Amino acid sequence: MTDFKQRIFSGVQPSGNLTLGNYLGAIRNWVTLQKSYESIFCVVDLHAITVWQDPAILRDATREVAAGMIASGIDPKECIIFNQSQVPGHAELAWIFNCVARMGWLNRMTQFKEKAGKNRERASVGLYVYPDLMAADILLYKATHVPVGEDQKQHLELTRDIAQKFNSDYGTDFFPITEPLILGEATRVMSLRDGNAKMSKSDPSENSRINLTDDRDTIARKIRKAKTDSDPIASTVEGLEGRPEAKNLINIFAALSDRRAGDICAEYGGQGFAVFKRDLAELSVSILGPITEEMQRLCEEKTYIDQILKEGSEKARAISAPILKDVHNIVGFLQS
Ligand code: AQP
Repeated sequence: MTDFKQRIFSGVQPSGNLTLGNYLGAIRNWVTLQKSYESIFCVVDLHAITVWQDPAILRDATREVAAGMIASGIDPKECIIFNQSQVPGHAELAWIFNCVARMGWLNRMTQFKEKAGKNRERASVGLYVYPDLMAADILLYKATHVPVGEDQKQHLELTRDIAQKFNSDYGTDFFPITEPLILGEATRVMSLRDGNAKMSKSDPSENSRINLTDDRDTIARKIRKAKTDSDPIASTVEGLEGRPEAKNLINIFAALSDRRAGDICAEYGGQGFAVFKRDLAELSVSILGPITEEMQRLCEEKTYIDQILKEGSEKARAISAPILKDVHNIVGFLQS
């Protein structure tokens, strides 16, 4: 691995099919960043079981997420790709952070509130302390930067709070104060059925999202059926305010074509959505189609994927072991 000064860590849960949201909010940016940062990418299976996962499906979903990363352009020779449960240091550091983070901090986390819903008493304890595990994922490698979608911003702020409190409690500057990297024109991709809800793997409506496993016809059909309003497309970004579905489709178009949302508005402004949707479907298929096909091919090669995850885990353990040893020392654990 090249000797970079700065290190990124980021992850995706194997809690369902990868979506266009995961791709535009996270994975696509990782592909660009891997050239300039030492990069560690993780399939966060420990996070996934904070809500029920069928064991057989979880195993395949873990391979599928790894395949999705590679098919999107993450180079396993240059980056570390592994699944979280193969490196026990994540769970161990998370325990230490459970003792650093405050209840009041976790009580403010909006993702817990959204996922636990009205049934908070029946949510797993794991779902509640999920952000502590996320802080451990990042700080176990002393990552300096974390590229994520906008929905993870609050958890990253908590990671910074935990690092700061640990450093101040133990009178050290051991952990870095990690910077989020929230990049691109589609930092929060919304549901295709409801412009106010995040596009999510676990949304019960299949038509709400584009999966990286969807074939070309399915991608085109979902875009044609995407909810819009009856007004013509706005000619400026400001004109999209109060029109969440239109804004979402424009942002997706901009992100997929590496252009600015304002340019897309200028090109399609004043028209209805028919031509725009046709072009967006073509664009989506041209970018996602080859990724889907490569991902399917890789999913057939289970031994190859398992080997990448095994080698990645070994490299991840090698980086994290001395960091964890130092943490034990700082905290005052006796070491033999
Ligand atoms: N809709 C989105 N727009 C932009 N970025 C997104 N990400 C997820 N959804 C969007 C980013 O993808 C990375 C991995 O996310 P995750 O799988 O760890 O968990 P999540 O954010 O909870 O994603 P989902 O799809 O909503 O999963 P479920 O339904 O299982 O909870 C993160 O960087 C995230 O920001």
